[in-house]
Amino acid sequence: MNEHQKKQPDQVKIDENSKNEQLEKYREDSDGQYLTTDQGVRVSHTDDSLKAGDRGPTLMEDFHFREKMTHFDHEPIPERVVHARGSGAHGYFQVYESQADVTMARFLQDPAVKTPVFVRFSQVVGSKGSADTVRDVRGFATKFYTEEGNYDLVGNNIPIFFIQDAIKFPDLVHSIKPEPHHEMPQASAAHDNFWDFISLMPESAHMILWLLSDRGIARSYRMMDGFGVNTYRFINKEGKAHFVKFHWKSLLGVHSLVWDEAQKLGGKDADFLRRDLWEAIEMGDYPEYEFGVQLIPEEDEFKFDFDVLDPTKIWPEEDVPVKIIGKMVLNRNPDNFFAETEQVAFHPGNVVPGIDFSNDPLLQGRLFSYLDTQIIRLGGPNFTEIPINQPLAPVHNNQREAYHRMTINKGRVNYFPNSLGGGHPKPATREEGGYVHHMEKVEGRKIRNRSESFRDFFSQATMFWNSQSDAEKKHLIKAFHFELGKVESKEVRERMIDLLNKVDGDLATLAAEGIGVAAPATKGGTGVTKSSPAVSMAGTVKDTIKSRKIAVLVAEGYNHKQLSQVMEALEGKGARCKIISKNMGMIKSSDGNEVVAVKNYETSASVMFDAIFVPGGAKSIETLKMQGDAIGFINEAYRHCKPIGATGEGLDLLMESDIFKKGSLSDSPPEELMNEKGVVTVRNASSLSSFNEEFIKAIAAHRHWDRPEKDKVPA
Ligand code: HDE
Repeated sequence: MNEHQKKQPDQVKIDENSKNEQLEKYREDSDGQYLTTDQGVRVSHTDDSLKAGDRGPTLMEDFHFREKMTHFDHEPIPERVVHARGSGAHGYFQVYESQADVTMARFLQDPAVKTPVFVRFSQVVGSKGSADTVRDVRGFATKFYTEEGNYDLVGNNIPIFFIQDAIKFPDLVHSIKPEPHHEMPQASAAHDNFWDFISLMPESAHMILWLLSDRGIARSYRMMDGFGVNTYRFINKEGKAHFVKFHWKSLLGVHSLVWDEAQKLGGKDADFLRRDLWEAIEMGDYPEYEFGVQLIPEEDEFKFDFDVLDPTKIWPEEDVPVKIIGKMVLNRNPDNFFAETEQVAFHPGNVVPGIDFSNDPLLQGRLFSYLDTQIIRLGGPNFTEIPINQPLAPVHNNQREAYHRMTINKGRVNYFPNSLGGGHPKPATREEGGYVHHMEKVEGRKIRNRSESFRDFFSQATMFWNSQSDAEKKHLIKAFHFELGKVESKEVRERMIDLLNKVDGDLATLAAEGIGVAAPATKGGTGVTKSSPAVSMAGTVKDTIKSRKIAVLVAEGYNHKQLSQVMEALEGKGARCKIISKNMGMIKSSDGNEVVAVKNYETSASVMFDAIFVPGGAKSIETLKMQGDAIGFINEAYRHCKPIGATGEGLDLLMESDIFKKGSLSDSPPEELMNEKGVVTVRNASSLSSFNEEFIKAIAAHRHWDRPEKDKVPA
């Protein structure tokens, strides 16, 4: 046995903390330290450059100045061409039970193993500094640091895509990004170029319905589902393949903003989604998502009325059930945004044995694009050595050199085959964990063509429309009024109505109404009557108020007993209450107790909260009644269909707002407990347990879309 053969391949055992431990080697903490140059030389003075005389020119030999300024000059790196604005978090994934029957992927075998993950959520269109709450698809990309190497599931919060073939991606992205002559609008699809393109791309019909639905304005990254979109393959030990689609299902349900709210948040808190994720993790409200798979055995490939390779189609969950196989928990914020969230590099081509690709032509193109883009974005092929991108599995190969090489490869051999290195690093057999591509038989003539089986562009779009609740349909129509209303070219607007008429005649007629275009002369449609309840967000509401944000409006003289009893009940169920008042600071109650207002009207607004509570206290309410901002909170929350609770004299503030007058709830709230469309009140507040129960129910429902006359209430 020669020297080379004595060495055994590295073995890794991974647990929840493995990635954290790996990153620890790279962390820097300046606490208690001296300021130094990049060379480690201590700096004695950093407020003035080195000059020839007090008023003289700066000297070249000022190495501290030159180094500091040069580093600063080179700080920006290219932002991602799409998904530039995003936010990341660390966590772990755990499978519920072994999936050995369908895949040999090792991280899907043992429920005892917690595989570390890093997730980056993103908006697609806007640049890095744009607002979070714009209407857009949201990215949901997960890097699993598995024992067998990194596996990336690079998904979105919408299960399908605009186009069927990757070659159209540059056109799609050019059309949706700001127009090239004047660079407007930022982070929005509402402009001529985009709708011009879409009106000429009928395959996008299904996707634009999803985008203009409430899924396009997520309430929180924590409250949205994720989808792998493309079709992949699971391969088991025997080499048997299943087509697979991946799902993340939020344990908080899927919730959205309303459009007016989304737009206001763009100004009030452009970081709304980023902050929500960060704060939730800091407070221990860890986002959780269950992992699901839809599986179709290879032999059933042609048994469906859609092509399993077509990324503009869902596999309706009612036909191909989602099997829930594990859970991901996000429990740690990054230490440094740039080092981790900005430099993380995902790639759908990063797979492990047991996961393989399909011939989905969108996926095939993605397999090229991601590695390519990282090379310009991160400055060369060694980006895999950046700590956040490093696998936990050991790396041994003959890839060497290039900019910023960190690894110091030992030995003289950098080629294969070799004898001088004992033939190492050596390829592994399938049994030894070597990745073996699925031996799919492929045959065909070279041809630029779209398969006939991809040409049904409208049936599933109709199914989506059929599946929406009344409220969701109304929001969709309004979204078309906004998006197409911003289009200057009447011809484009007309072409869009023609396209929508192919999906559904009513949809086209209602959309035309708001945008100065004649309704279609003949109502069209596909005649599809099928619906898929799973695609409606209405069915995802969970019975929980965990981590919902409640604004509590108070002034001097508020009723402390009511405030504390209600807050205790809400926080007991996991909600987060914040006291809001005209001015920040200590507020005294009628009985001498105190609370701290953490926000004033300038730094808060109803759009930042999920629900509003107004405790009684005669003096407090008299003051609030005089404050337009307090009334504004109530009106706006009503208009945005949010739960509103009031106890004791708190009811009088509601009376002062427009919700009973113009909102036409019952003329005035009764003395006893009332819960009308999410407005929960009780004047006699001697016992609040039934009030709390009803208010919690109302908050769990999230929004009360069926409020009468809500549009008459100003907001
Ligand atoms: Fe991407 N996409 N994409 N995409 N994508 C990128 O890679 C691309 C598509 C997705 O947080 C880029 O590193 C092509 C579908 C996410 O870092 C780029 C096509 C889905 C992210 C790229 C698609 C996605 C990206 C830009 C059509 C859902 C952000 C920066 C064939 C399944 C990942 C980067 C992160 C990012 C190419 C379509 C998801 C240019 C060519 C479909 C979540 O490589």
